[in-house]
Amino acid sequence: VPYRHYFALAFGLETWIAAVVFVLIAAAMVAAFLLSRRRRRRGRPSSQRDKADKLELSYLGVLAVVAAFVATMSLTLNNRETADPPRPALQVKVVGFQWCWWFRYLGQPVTVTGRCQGGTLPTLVLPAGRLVRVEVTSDDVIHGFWLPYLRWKIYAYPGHINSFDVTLQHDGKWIGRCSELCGLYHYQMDFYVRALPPAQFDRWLRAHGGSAHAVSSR
Ligand SMILES: [Cu+2]
Repeated sequence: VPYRHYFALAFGLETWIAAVVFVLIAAAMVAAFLLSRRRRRRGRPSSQRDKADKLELSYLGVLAVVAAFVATMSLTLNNRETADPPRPALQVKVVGFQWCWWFRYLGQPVTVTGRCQGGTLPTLVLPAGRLVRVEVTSDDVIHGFWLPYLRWKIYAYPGHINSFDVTLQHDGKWIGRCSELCGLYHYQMDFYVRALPPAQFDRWLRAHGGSAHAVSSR
């Protein structure tokens, strides 16, 4: 699975919890409606009770337990996902600008960019199976570095670096987008992320002026 495991786990569990809560509440509403209709049909007035202390308190209790569980799970998984990672094999700086991206390979004289408009999308090439640190920032306004199919999304702020560590488990190519409305051509700020086997990545790096064995020897 190329996407974030812990994120997917938390998102999946929370979706299930939300689905169960939705079904319970919808069922309670339908039951209340049917009960009151039956009462009226039998000539009795609707219930005049405005309180059900025991029921309300137990509902509050259940709600508190669910909320505590969701909060604990989110924090634990987030902590696990961002726990002291080993040294990355490669560091890449990703910079958003109006209206495209450039990618610089740290310690290498290699920078990739494009115009984004007119179908010239830049591609962030990465070695598969290696830990990569991606440092995201912006040259002008706030952008959003978003890999929808890999479930990564992180703000690109001017004057600030947001980073994440990622190991793309196998080779492939995924579309990336800008997730923050940033001006006229925001919608054209697409790019690609491409993961190559390490040896092939080295060849790509060399072909672009980088040095040999930047990654595969580590
Ligand atoms: Cu943007």
